[in-house]
Formats: sequence, structure tokens, C-alpha cells
Amino acid sequence: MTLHEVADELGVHYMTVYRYVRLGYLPAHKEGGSWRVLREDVDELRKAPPSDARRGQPSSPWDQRLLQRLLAADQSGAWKVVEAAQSSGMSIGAIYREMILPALREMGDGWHRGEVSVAQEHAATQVATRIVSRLSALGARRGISKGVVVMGTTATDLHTLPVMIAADLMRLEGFDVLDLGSRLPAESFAEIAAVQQRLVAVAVSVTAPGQAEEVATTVAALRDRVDVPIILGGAAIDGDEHAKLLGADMGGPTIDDILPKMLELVA
Ligand code: B12
Repeated sequence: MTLHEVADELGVHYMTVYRYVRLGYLPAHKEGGSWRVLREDVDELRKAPPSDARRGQPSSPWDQRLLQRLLAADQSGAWKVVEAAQSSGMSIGAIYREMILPALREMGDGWHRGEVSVAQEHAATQVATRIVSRLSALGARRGISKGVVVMGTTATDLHTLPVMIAADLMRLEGFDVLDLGSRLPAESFAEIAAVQQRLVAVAVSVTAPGQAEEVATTVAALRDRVDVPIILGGAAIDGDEHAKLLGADMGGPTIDDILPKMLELVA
């Protein structure tokens, strides 16, 4: 259905329907440059209109609304959901933790179950990357730096987005992060870490499974060149013990497992 048809059917103004779409609680996709909505989604909305939707305020969970926009590869709609969350008072840290991370994880689960195609996942990841870049600029923090953290992946891990997000969450706590992205050879990783002033830790992001050997090589190369804690983290790291087995000083799957320890390091 077009947005005009939806508006007629629901008895609301076209702009109201447009806002429903933009704010993420009426799923829509583009056909030939204009929005199309599935009848069943309109029926869903009619069955359970969010009470505050009528006042123009979004009420469906933010992560779900963001996920819908990501899956529709709708960059401006996705950013509008983020802006709406921000104007409702959500902090940048909360936008990462309560919207972006759950939306990406759910998208990954959908892909794993075969419900989200590879192309859809790639397009959604591109939109998410752009959203994170914009959000990152908004989150720039002033004040005294807690020191430098050099962060990247192994030479075999393609997951750049987790590095970007984890780097931003560290920056929000006052660390200066040198973000090396993904697939940097271990020697280059160690070389750049070794010349940092005020280096307080090196963070290796490990998301792709099956990289034990590559992780151990990266940690060993870093050990040769720096004497600060080496931290492993990401979806492929089970916890502190796992990180230590791979030769690191500490680790955990999420940044929040590690941030308190990092803050202790520099206290
Ligand atoms: C986008 C994506 C991709 C993109 C990455 C593009 C990019 N620019 O990043 C592409 C298509 C390349 C990709 C490829 C693959 N992927 Co992928 N991918 C994803 C997806 C959907 C989102 C990733 C993301 O950004 N997540 C959001 C992150 C930020 O969530 P998070 O990990 O919970 O976040 C925390 C950690 O990352 C942590 N963190 C990150 N770095 C560090 C460092 C330190 C020191 C610390 C402490 C913490 C930390 O901080 C975050 C905040 O707390 C996930 C789904 C998911 N559940 O995440 C799958 C996922 C990560 N991929 C997965 C897999 C299996 C693959 C492939 C092997 C698939 C394949 N068969 O080819 C390949 C691996 C390729 C390779 N060699 O790297 C699995 C990994 C499973 C696992 N580790 O056990 C997941 C979980 C999907 C799934 N449910 O199966 N993928």
C-alpha cells in the first residue's frame, strides 16, 4: 500500500503515516522511490496502536524500530530513530547499548536463522556504520584524557563495526582510542602500538570464530613491543579465562565486562 492509502485506511493525515514509517513503528520499504507498506503491518498497527503514537511520540521499543530501518536499508529513517531517542533523553552510551547493539545482534540472529539475506545484512551493516560514524561525532568528549588505547582486530577478522562501537564506548569514558579497524597484520598492530605516548592498554577485538591461532600470534607480537595490559574482547571471547588462555591479560565478550577494570587501571 502507498502511504496515502494507509492514511485513508487509518483515517489519519498522510504526514502521520509518514512519521510512523520514519520513526520506525510502521515497517515500510521503497519501490521506485516511494514508500510501500504491507497490509498486514497496517493491520498490526491498527490492532495495537501505541497509545502515545496518537500524540506523535514513538512508543515501540527503540531497538526494534532501529532494526526495522536497518533491514529496510533506510539510512535517513534510521538516523531519525536515533535522533528521536536522543531527544527523548537517551544518552549516547544508552543509544549504543540499548538500540544499536541489540538491533545488530538481532539482525545477526535473523541472518543465522536464514530469515535475513546476506545482501540485506550487508546493506543494514552499511547503514549502521554510517549511523555509528554520525553518533561518534556527537559523542566527542572534552576533558582530561585517561590515556591512549590502541584497538583493532586480528589479520583475519572482518568485523570493523564492533571495533568502532567498542572504541566509542571507551571514548565516552575518557580514553583516547586509536581505532585501527579490521584485518591489520599483527606486526603492524604491534609497531603502531609501540610508538604511542601515554599508552594504557591494547585492545584486540575478536568477533569471528575459529581464530585461536591468529589471536595468539597477534598477542605475541604485541607482547614483544609493549608492556601495557593486552585485552581481548568481542563475540568470540567467552570470558577472562578464555582471554588468558590466548595469552592476554584480561578479556570478555562485551566492553562493559572490561570497562570497570580499565578504569581501575588508570585510577
Ligand atoms: C555485520 C556482521 C558481519 C559483517 C561485518 C562487517 C563490518 N563492517 O563489521 C561481515 C559480513 C563481514 C561478517 C562476516 C562474518 N561473520 Co559476522 N556478523 C555481523 C553481525 C550481524 C553484526 C556485527 C556487529 O557489529 N555486532 C554488534 C556488536 C558490536 O555486538 P557485540 O559483539 O555484542 O558488541 C560488543 C563486542 O563487540 C565488544 N568488543 C568489540 N571489540 C572489543 C574489544 C575488547 C577488548 C572488548 C573488551 C570488547 C570488544 O564491544 C561491543 C559492545 O559491548 C553479527 C551479529 C552479532 N550478534 O553481533 C554477526 C556475527 C558476529 N558474525 C558471525 C559470523 C559467524 C561471521 C562469519 C564467520 C560468517 C561466514 N560464515 O562467513 C564471517 C567472518 C568473516 C571474518 N573472517 O571476519 C557470528 C559470530 C559467531 C561467534 N563469534 O561465535 C555472528 C555473531 C552472527 C551469528 N549470530 O552467527 N559479519
